[in-house]
Amino acid sequence: MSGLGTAFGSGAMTNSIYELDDMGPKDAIFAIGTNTTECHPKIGVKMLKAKARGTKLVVADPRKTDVARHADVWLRHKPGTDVVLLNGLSHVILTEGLADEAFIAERTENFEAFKEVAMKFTPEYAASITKVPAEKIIEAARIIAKADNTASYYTMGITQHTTGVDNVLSVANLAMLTGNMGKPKGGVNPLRGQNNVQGSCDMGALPNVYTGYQPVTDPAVKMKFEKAWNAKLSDKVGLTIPSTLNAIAKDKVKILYVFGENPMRSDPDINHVEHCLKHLDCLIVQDIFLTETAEIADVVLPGVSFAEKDGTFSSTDRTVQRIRKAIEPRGNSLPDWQILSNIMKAMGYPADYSSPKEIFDEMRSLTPSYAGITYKRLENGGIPWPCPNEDHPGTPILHIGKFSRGLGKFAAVEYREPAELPDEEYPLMLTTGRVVAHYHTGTMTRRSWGLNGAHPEESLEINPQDAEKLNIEDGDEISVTTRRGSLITKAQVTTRVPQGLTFITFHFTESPGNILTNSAADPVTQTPEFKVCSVKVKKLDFSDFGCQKRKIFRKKSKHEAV
Ligand SMILES: Nc1nc2c(c(=O)[nH]1)N[C@H]1C(S)=C(S)[C@@H](COP(=O)(O)OP(=O)(O)OC[C@H]3O[C@@H](n4cnc5c(=O)[nH]c(N)nc54)[C@H](O)[C@@H]3O)O[C@H]1N2
Ligand SMILES: Nc1nc2c(c(=O)[nH]1)N[C@H]1C(S)=C(S)[C@@H](COP(=O)(O)OP(=O)(O)OC[C@H]3O[C@@H](n4cnc5c(=O)[nH]c(N)nc54)[C@H](O)[C@@H]3O)O[C@H]1N2
Ligand SMILES: [Mo]
Repeated sequence: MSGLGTAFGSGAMTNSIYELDDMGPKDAIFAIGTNTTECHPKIGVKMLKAKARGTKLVVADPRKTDVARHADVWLRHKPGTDVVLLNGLSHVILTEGLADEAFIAERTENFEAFKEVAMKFTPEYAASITKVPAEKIIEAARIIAKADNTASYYTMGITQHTTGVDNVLSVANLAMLTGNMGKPKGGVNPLRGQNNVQGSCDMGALPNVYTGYQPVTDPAVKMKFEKAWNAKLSDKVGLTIPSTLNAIAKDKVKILYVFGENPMRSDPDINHVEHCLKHLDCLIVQDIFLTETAEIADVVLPGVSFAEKDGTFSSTDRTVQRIRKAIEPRGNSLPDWQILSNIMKAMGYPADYSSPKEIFDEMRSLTPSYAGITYKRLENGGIPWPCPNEDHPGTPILHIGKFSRGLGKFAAVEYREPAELPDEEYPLMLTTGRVVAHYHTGTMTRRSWGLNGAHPEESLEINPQDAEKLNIEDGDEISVTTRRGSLITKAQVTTRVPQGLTFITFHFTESPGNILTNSAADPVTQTPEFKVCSVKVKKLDFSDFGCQKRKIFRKKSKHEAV
């Protein structure tokens, strides 16, 4: 449910976006695994403005992103080595006496276990695995620890790994070690992906919770919802996306209702996805366009876009905001809530809602963290949850004075390698992600003349040294192959990626990046390892096809590093 938002494994920001506007020369930003200017341009611009005011910027990313180019210290680590890098930073802070001892003593637990592991990761050892020079690790650690406030930001570069949870825990360790939790201009801030992924998760679009993260396994919660809905409810945790696909293959799931998501392009190893979806008895897709997934569906239900409906969206910093219908729905499309209500009614449940406001009021009566948020209050601007009652102003910063769980728990995190690493047959590493002009599977942005014109086709980023070895020039047509599949695209020869690493998006249906990716996933969140697998790249030899090589012209992308 990503148009409405799947969480590919991230929580909410502990702090608010707007604190970036107050950051000055004594503060620092630590951005790890986030291509912020391309993927969260508004926040990216705020980061760069803070940097221009003298705020120190530390960036950890294998690729030379815009934020990396502007960083005071850029840690160009090998993909999949974040735990080592973060433990290495912690090691420096511990040995140089830069830890916030008062914070650790008063607010945290399990510090000794964490310390014991972190102490193994000397900067030299960390350098040997991450390939970041030890001096840079030391310099970055000093900036992060010595600033008055350091705010950490991370996104998919951290979570889309078989070690995603370990990575996130390691970012949290660093924030606690330096006393940067529960205060302005600090915190651990995962920047969420879609316009309303936060709202979808808040509304319980997850396998294990009702609205406001109330567990389905809690008998009191179950009773509350059974009473409100006058229905019997299950206390079993549902399936994640990968386990749903496996259950289809085993005939345990027969009908799938896909809602605002295009798994035929966005899930890893789409040959496998296609096999599973075609195995279903019935596939229902509710989308605003006829996607690749809708094309193989038995039933397609036409929803409407954000501009054609009323409701609320919750932003990455938990701020609930009103959205208002700007244009009328076209044809026989309907707002998603009406389609869902009609289906419930057809199945015999009296879902007689008259408006999104009525649904919101029911929801807040059952959800403590949203209880104080009303449509009337939202007329005056957004409100960040938790907001327990109508006199409460909302909560821009979490964990002030006390963590939600009481004490903040340090985690002792050892390093584990990614599931698939380069070898003789597949000698290069592949990482995947986004470019500014396109959104995910391109269903929306590739229909926009301006955006598609700005970036009309795929290309694989490959380092000049690797390209030379493979006799590949910029713009050459190439094949890219992994153990899962193969596609044809063009080469973009660029130092934006280091030697040994290649990068592709998943925006283009003609060369779908997820043919290549590995479905190995984090054991806890089931987030797939989109950020690391191994590939082989080959220049296409047109003589194979008995034809002459076409001259292919490619406009240089303005985001290309020179
Ligand atoms: N233009 C645009 N904006 C978007 C989206 C879009 O499709 N297009 N999608 C939205 C959504 S849903 C999301 S989730 C966000 C995603 O936003 P981001 O996470 O910022 O985007 P990605 O390109 O997936 O990856 C971020 C960075 O991770 C780096 N990376 C790769 N491997 C590693 C690693 O092992 N460690 C570290 N530390 N970094 C690594 C990549 O080089 C890349 O720069 O963007 C949102 N915004
Ligand atoms: N290789 C690789 N794959 C990835 C990632 C990666 O970094 N690398 N990132 C992953 C991440 S973080 C994400 S979030 C997913 C995104 O994966 P998806 O969510 O599958 O990708 P989208 O293209 O955003 O698909 C959303 C669909 O919702 C539809 N839609 C938009 N608005 C509405 C609406 O209001 N109602 C309805 N019913 N439909 C609507 C759109 O037309 C679109 O078809 O991709 C994941 N896949
Ligand atoms: Mo996402």
